[in-house]
Amino acid sequence: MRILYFIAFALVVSCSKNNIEEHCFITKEEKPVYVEKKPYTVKEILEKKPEYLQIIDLKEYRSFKKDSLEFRDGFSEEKVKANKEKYKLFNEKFPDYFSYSGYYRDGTILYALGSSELGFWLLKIENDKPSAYFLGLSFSHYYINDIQEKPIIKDGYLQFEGSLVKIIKVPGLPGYDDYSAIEDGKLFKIKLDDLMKDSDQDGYNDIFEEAFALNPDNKDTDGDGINDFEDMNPLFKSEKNKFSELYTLLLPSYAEDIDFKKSHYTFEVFKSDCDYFHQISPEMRVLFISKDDKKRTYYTRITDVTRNGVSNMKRDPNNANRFYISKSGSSYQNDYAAEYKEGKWVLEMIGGIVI
Ligand SMILES: [Ca+2]
Ligand SMILES: [Ca+2]
Ligand SMILES: [Ca+2]
Repeated sequence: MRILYFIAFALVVSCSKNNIEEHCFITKEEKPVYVEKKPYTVKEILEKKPEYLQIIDLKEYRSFKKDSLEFRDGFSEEKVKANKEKYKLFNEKFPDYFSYSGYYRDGTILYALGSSELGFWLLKIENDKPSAYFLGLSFSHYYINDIQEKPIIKDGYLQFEGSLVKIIKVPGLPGYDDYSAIEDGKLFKIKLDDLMKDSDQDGYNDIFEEAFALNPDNKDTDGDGINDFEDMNPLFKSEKNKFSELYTLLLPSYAEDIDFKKSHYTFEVFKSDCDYFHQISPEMRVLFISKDDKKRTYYTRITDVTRNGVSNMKRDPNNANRFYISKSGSSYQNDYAAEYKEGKWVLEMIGGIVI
């Protein structure tokens, strides 16, 4: 029996070591396999819809086609100007990247619908204080009309019109996704109490925390002493080591005039299971999702929220201090040789592709 325990212990130890090796380093050449995901049917979307969401069929409505065509064609200079004026206060109060629709004023409280690369939000400005509440509705399944003809806040509910949609991705051709409606004429309703619920009072609503695997019952998910709302890397403890520094070096660069500390709702999402990558100290807010579908939340399984990536590392067989690593965005990939010399990384670009 004692021997068995010992073997089990040895297995656990070697397993965690292998995990870093397997999750951070490329051991064998692998060609990326593209698996086409079948879009959900209306029935499947309705079966999997969040409990807090009510969907009502409308008799009269703006179709997806009408709404998206009018919106795209409607970019006249006056319209852009009028829109800018309408959402001026939102632009001032939210330093984040949102596009706005559905403006509504309730006394002194201002509301708007916001959409970002993460998904849809309800934005509120009350007593000059901005708050954003994540709706948890994937743009892979839901389309919100850009023109909302009725007030978006009514009787304690957020309500908006739109369609159920599907996205068909064209591999290797970013921006060529086929986005179309599968059922028009929906009124979506969410009780404001459900939407605004923030159990741990850290500033992020429960729906957001659940969608991105943060802890909705703990202000400090990774236990590093910094609350989720202030933490630039809220899912994992940052740690300074050789490889976390390499990953930090390879992060995307952003315009310097943006104050990311104040942009609480703007995140870069990376797909990686590598501990060293998780330990970065980024300037921009980051979230991580697993490469393994099964380890992701429902929201991040069905919603493509990653824009940029940094690959695993490949060891140089002849030089223990030299590694190969690449970074990629929606339209490029840069390949680097990274050499660790006298406590510093020296990066050399050795190739890449532009799409
Ligand atoms: Ca919270
Ligand atoms: Ca939390
Ligand atoms: Ca934290």
